[in-house]
This record gives sequence, structure tokens and C-alpha cells, in this order.
Amino acid sequence: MDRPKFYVLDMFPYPSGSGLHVGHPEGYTATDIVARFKRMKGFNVLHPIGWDAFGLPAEQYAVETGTHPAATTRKNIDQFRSQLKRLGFSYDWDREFATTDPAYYRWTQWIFLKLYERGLAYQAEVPVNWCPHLGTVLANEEVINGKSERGGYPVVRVPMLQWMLKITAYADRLLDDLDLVDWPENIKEMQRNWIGRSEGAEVDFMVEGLKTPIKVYTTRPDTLFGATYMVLSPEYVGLDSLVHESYREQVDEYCKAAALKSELERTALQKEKTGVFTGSYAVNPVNEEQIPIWVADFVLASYGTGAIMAVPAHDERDYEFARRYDLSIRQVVSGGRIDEQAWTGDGTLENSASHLVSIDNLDVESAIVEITDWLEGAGVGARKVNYKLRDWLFSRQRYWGEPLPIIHVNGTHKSLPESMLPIELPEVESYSPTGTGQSPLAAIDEWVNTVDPETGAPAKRETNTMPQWAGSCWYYLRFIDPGYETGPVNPDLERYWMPVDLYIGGAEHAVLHLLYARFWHKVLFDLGVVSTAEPFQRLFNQGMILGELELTCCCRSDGTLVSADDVDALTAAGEELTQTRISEDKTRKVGDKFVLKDDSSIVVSARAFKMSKSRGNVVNPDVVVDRYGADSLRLFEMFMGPLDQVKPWSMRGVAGVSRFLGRVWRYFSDGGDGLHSRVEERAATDDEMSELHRTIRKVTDDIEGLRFNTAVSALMEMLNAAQKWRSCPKSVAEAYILLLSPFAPHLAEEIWSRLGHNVTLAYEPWPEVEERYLTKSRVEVAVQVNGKVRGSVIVDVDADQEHVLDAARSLSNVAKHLQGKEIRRSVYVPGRIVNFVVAP
Ligand code: ANZ
Repeated sequence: MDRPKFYVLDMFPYPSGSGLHVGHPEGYTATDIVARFKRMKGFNVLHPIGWDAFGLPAEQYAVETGTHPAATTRKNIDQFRSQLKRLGFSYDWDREFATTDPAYYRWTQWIFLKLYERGLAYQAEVPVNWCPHLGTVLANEEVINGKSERGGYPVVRVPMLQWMLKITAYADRLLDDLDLVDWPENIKEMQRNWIGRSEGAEVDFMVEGLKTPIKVYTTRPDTLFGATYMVLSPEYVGLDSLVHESYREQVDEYCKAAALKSELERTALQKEKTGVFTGSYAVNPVNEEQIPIWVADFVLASYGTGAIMAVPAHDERDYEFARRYDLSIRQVVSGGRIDEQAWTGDGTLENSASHLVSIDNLDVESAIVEITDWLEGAGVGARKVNYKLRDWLFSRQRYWGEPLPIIHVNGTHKSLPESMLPIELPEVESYSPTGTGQSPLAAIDEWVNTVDPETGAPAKRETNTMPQWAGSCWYYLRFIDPGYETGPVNPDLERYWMPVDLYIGGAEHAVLHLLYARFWHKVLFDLGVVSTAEPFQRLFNQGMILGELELTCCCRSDGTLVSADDVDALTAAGEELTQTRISEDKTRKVGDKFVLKDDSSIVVSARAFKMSKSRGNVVNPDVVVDRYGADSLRLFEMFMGPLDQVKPWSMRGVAGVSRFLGRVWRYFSDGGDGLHSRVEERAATDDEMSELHRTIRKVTDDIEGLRFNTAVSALMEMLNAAQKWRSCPKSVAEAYILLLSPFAPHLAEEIWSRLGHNVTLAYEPWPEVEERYLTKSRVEVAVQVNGKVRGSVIVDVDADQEHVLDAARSLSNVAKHLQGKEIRRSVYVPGRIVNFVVAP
């Protein structure tokens, strides 16, 4: 702990039954390179791994086969572990744990108790996504277009008593503290949008015959004089009492239909907006004008007040609705015409004065301030901040999750004392959901029936379990001291190791996992359990790896391939052409196009798809390792392209990097397999030092910047250069192997030992750049005549054009090709090329 620390973490995997996928090692290789690099840089590195092992698949498998989820999980973890070990990741395996270990979930339950004590965990009757087939409630993010994410079964909305976590109490801090972390801007923006802070005002509209006003939420109180109707959501509480008798039937019917639609369907922008009139009118407080009250499903009950004032002149949706139902439109902000669409831009207020108040001639920004002050003064409105963020639905009706440390006594709930943790999962006979909405745990009487440890009175255990998100909310803290017994994390070690310096994982976690983990971290911060405001200082998302490119060609009925040039002519002549898939190794890549090796035919399309079992394009990393070795897999995954980009797999690409590693081996090894090493004990020349130090600079900067693909290129380029040397000085060879080692540790260790070392290179100091070798003052410039290389000159990097052209012309071979011809143009691309264009 006297050295500087570096904590580099992977988003830990869910150990699924299908084993490791080539997508996993992408991020893991990246973190492993950084971990190895930082160790060599002298840091004390924390690089752990574990398993996010609760979850639905093991439970579904248990329902089908009766296998205990714990057994399935153990088997899958063993499989994942052995696969990861084959890839040579330098994890600290002593710290490994699974979220399903009672010794771990004891503290997950402890954190829940703390949330409960602080009033941040509460029960509420909420409309939830009920999936009758899975017999369970799903979180919003587990529902896609009205169907369960897993399995695609129909989901309906029904009210149920659930546990909720009050993440909304932390909305502002979750928003503000994004400024403290070094994350990609797009991820921060996704988090901001998810939290969705919006500043506006609530305004009271009186309704004839009702004592209490209808409150609307608006972000544009400046447009109050342009409010020509009001809209309530179909679920608006109190709607019944204001529907006029003659409109009741239509309104009821409309509300019933709305209940069947998802929020997404209701608010989709391109969808036609529908609604019904209630027969009632509301009074606009700024001018006492009566405006009709409508009901429409694009207004959501769960946002703001569930009621809006509609300003068709300045809101697109309101405009569309007003046109459809022939409601009046009144412009109150000048600056654009409103005869075809709403004017949503800035401008000056107009038509905005009454006997009560005037905001005419003000700009939008001042009008908002002015009218809100007036509303507050008159007691008919107030400033209000709203968030899109909702409290977190925290209970699941499943077996394979952390039990909630709660009992129910006489109709109230109560937490169990810390000393009773962990509350372990009991053995069950059947894992099938009870189908009544209760967890399988509810069927185990011996477990459910218990006593209140405080009073001895009969009590019943809470049978809901935590969602899978829970275990991944704080695992990064447990790695710091996984065996710590007196709290979730050892405070001294926490102060040393936190925050996580680099966190890498898939972009699919850009919102929820990171938001939930940040929320818990802030609660733990308030409890004094952690010392940093944020858990993850630097975040990076790796891009998905797609299947191999699928290339398609056109062919005739006899199967012969058709050249792209002939496609139009043949089709015009009435010939029926079909498409056929061809394999990538029958082609060459020319620019962006693929061309058949033995023909000019051009591939019609080249597309890559997400890997999936059904498409049959899943690549198993074991197969790659068996054929090319772990280093080739690691190196290829880094060489494919920028880490954050989506990119197709290519076995040809693996073969390519594997050939490079073969060249490294033959060049540097001592010839034990009959080949001769080029390594020699001798002093390096300035040119060799310059080559080496430019490579050290590039590889070092690229690792720090997570640009692994260009770091690999630099290593490849240096080997090319070195192969032109008469031999390789041993000191240069050693430095090169150290630079390569984070990427290809197995090969590097082997060569290192053959270079005469008998301890691992893992803790060797990282090669340092010597600036004096970086200034490359002279460059070699190729000289062309009509595009053909005829020689080269060595010049100062900053030599002026005249001088370079003179030197180029005086080369004998160039002079020969210029002899007796008219030079039409002379081009010098500084530091690279000279070209003379001559008349033929
Ligand atoms: C009048 C108005 C005039 C509005 C105008 C906008 C433009 P954000 O930024 O998302 O908070 N709104 C309020 N509650 C709603 C609900 N439950 N369902 C659907 N829409 C609702 O947006 C707030 C704006 O969205 C509010 O401001 C309201 O329309 C609408 F020129 O009020 B506005």
C-alpha cells in the first residue's frame, strides 16, 4: 500500500449455459492489457473477476429439469472460469466470488436494511408488468413492445403490492455528479436523459362545479395565453366527476381502449393522436377564459400531474391534435408562421395581456420568469422541477434471487436484525412460479412461517426476492476485501483502492446498471461506508463483435457467378438472376469492395449480423484458441478496430495476426526449433534507437488512450523495420518483447526466458521513452516519374520544396526518365513523395 494503486475492473459476466462468447474477451483483453501495463509501470494493481450469478435462465432451467439453480450456476461458473484461464488474463483469482454466495449476499441484504432504515425502501401498490406465462412481474426494461424480453410472452399492466427503492431522492446528485467522472459524453447524455430533469411550473385551472383546481405541469408558462384547451390522461384521478353525462359513454370507451396500450405506443411521435371531449370547461387563471377539457392517451398519468394545458400554436403535438379536432389555435410568440405547423422557436410575446396580467413584448426567457412570479403571487401556480426517473421496482416473484430480510407481523412489515444475516434461500421442491403472482418461496410453509425475533410473535417472511441488478450494484467494493466480516468493505482498504480507475463493459449497461450502482454508492457514501462520491472514475464501453461478413453475389440459373457490370444487361434481357452467399476467402478486398480472386465479379453486398444461434454465426473462443492460440485471439480482438466500435469477426484476420506472432517468434527466439534468432549482443545504432523509441511512445500513449488497434500496428511496423536490420541488438529485442507482453503474454514470456531471463517479465519496468531519439530529422522520400517509383532521396524533414526537387532530379535513374521530356508538373508531398508528371 506504499505504491500508487490502480483498480481496473470488468463488468463481471453472467455465467450462462452457453459458455464464453468471443464478445467477452474483447473487454477482458483490454482491461488485462491495462492491468499488465500498469503493473510494469510500478502500480499496485487490483484486477479481479467474479460472477453475476443470480438470474432467470438458471431458474427457468430448474423449472424445466428440476436441477437446483445452484448446481446449474456452479457448473456454468466452472466452465467460464476454465475458459477465462485459457486466455491468460492476469486476474487475482483469490478474490473471486459469486453474487449467489451467501457470504456475499449477506451484505447485499445488509445494504437493503440500510435502505429500509433510511426510508429509501418502501412498499407500494403500483401498476406492474405482469407476465402470466412466466408467472412473474417484470421491470420496464425487461418488457419490449408489450412482450417479455426473455421468451417474448405477452405482458399486461396490473396493480400489485411491490417493494420500491427511492432512487428519485438521489436524482439531482446522480445528475450533477456526472461532472465528476471521466466517461464518454454519449453515456453521460444517456444518463441525463434517463433522469430527465425538467424545470417548469404547475398552474391551477378551476373547473365549474369542482372545488379543487386541476393542476397542469408546463415547461412553457410563457405560452399560457395561447392555451386553447386542456388534456387529461385517461387514468386521471377525478376524471369521472368532471365528465358531462352526455359524453360519459364515449369517454369510458376511450379510457378502456387506452388501458390496453403500452406507454410507448401512446406517446410514439409518429402515431396519430386521438382523444375525446369531456363536455366540461376549465378556467385559464391568466385571463379567465373558458377552455374545453379533453381526454387523450398521449398524456401519461405517471408524468407531471397527468394533465396538460394545450398550446397548439407552439407545441407540435398539440398542433396536430387541434387540427384534427378543429380546436382553436392562437399565436402568442412571434417569430414564425403557424399556418402549417407549430412555432416552437424563440420570439417575442404577443396576444398575452388581460385585465389581470400582461407579458406582451417580453422575450420567452423573461416571460417565463415574469408569468411564474405572477402565478406564485396570485396563488395559482408554483415553480416545479420534474424528473422522468421513476422509483426502482425492486421485488421479483422468483426463487433464484436474494431474499429480502423482511418479515410481516400483524399486517405491517419489519426488518430482521443484522445479526440474522444472511437470510439464506431454502431448498424447494418446485421452482415453478405459483402463478398467483407470488414467488415459489411462498409455497414453503416451514420457511414462510417464522417468529418475530424481537417479540416471539408469529410472523411471515417476505417471499419476494431482489432483482438481478442488486448483486451487481456493489460487487466492485467487495473485491477490495472479499473475506471482510465486519462490514461490506474494509474501510482502510476502501480508502486506498477506491474509486475504480477504469471500468470496461458493454454499452447495454450504459443506463440501468450504472445508474443503480451509482445510486447505491451514494447511499453508502451518506452512511460513511465509502469515501468517494462516485464509484467509477473512468468508464469505457466496448463495441459489439458481429459475426463474419456475409458476402452475396449474383448468379445465373446454372450457378455461374455474374460480374456486377453485367447484372443490369442480363436483367434487362429478361434473365432471372438469383443471389448466392460466397465465402470471404474466395475474395480480395479492393477499397471498400470485395472482388473475386479469379474473376472481376463484384460482390453485391457485404453485411455482418449480430451473432446468434439461429443465424449460425456464433464464434466459439475455444475453437479459435485450439487453432491459433490464446495470444492470437487476444491480439486479433484488439487489432480488429477501435475498442468502442461495432465490428465483424474475421477468421482470416485471426490467421493474419497469428502469422505476425509467428514472425515475432522466428525473429526473436533462440532457434531452439532449428531457426536462427537475429538477436545479437551489440550496441544499437541511432536509427535503431529511433525506431524503438518511437514505438515505445506510440504503444505507451495508445494503451493509456485505450487505442489498442493502433498500438498493435506500431508493433507490426517495428518488426517490419527490424527485419531490414542486419541483426537486432539484444537491448532492443528485450524492450520490444516487453512492449508486446501485455497483448501476447504467453509468447512474450517464452521469448523473454529464451533471451536469458529466469523470472517472469510481468513486473519488469515498462520501457521508458528517451526523447532524444524521437526527433527524426531526416526522411527518405520516394521519387516517381508519372507515378512510377524511380528512386529515393534522403532529405531534412523540413527541407524546402526547391531543394528536394533539385535533389530528386539529379538522381541518375530519375534523370534518365526525364531526359528530353517536358516536365508538366512537379509535386512534393512533404516528407513522403516527389512526383514528376511528364508529357508522354
Ligand atoms: C404547455 C406547453 C407549451 C408545453 C409549449 C410545451 C410546449 P418535459 O420537457 O418532458 O418535462 N406534458 C406535461 N405533462 C405531461 C404528461 N403527463 N404527458 C404528456 N405530456 C406532458 O415536457 C413538459 C411538457 O410536456 C409540458 O409543457 C407539457 O406541455 C407536456 F409550447 O405545457 B407543455
